[in-house]
Amino acid sequence: MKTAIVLPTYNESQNIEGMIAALLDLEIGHIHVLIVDDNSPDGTGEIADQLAEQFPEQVEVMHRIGERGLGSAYIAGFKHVLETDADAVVQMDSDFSHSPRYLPEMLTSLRESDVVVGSRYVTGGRLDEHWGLGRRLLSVFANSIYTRLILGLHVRDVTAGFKIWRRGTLQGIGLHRVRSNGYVFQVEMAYLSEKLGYQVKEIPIYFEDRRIGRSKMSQKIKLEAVWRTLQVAQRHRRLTQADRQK
Ligand SMILES: Nc1nc2c(ncn2[C@@H]2O[C@H](COP(=O)(O)OP(=O)(O)OP(=O)(O)O)[C@@H](O)[C@H]2O)c(=O)[nH]1
Ligand SMILES: [Mg+2]
Repeated sequence: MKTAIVLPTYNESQNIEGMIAALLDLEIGHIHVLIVDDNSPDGTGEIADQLAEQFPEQVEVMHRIGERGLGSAYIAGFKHVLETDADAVVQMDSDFSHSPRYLPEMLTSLRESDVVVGSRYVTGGRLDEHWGLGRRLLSVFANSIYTRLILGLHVRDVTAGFKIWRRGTLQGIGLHRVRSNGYVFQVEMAYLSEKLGYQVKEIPIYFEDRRIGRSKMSQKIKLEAVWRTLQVAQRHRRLTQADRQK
């Protein structure tokens, strides 16, 4: 199986090298990593270029100038890797919150499902113990109560950003349908997957805080997610399996 890994970066100069090393160390057959950097002011893009030079077969960089956002970075990356012969497409953070060590197990699970989710909210899944009560409660509320209730989802970790897609699942979703750019991107993808009848499998993970660097998550982004989730529901609620992109 050929695996493409899409790695969005914004100011990850302290993490990107270690992340690439960890990914290339895995024994999961043929992998190709696409770093999608949004012109990070801290020079992540230049480090990424050096890595691509060092590992030309396995590492590639997409530089986006004048564009920002996790969602649009993933969409651009997904479109690019779908033009290659990749069978499986990984999405994950580049700050070690999503540990590469779970990838072999997740890839094995992809044989029996259409998308595999590295999940904090199934038995065995865990949040970093440094998270305070407030942050925990907010995350549990957003995932297990608010979003699941509004969207009627079965998946436990609705905002998970660690996933492996089968090539056919991404094609069937039809990436032109996805509008969210921020963190709601994860919610919209989860909703589209279930509405279109794809089989979702959750694998428990331990979600560790980013090792180094600064968070891009602000209070404003969190608040925005509340009404953006309602928009996602409105936009896609009528979709069924018959609406998979041919
Ligand atoms: N290309 C691109 N990547 C982004 C952007 N925003 C965030 N990222 C990357 O997306 C991943 C998740 O973002 P984080 O800032 O770690 O968000 P978080 O995990 O919710 O927050 P912390 O880990 O607490 O910082 C990281 O790998 C970021 O570098 C963006 O606008 N463009
Ligand atoms: Mg992070």
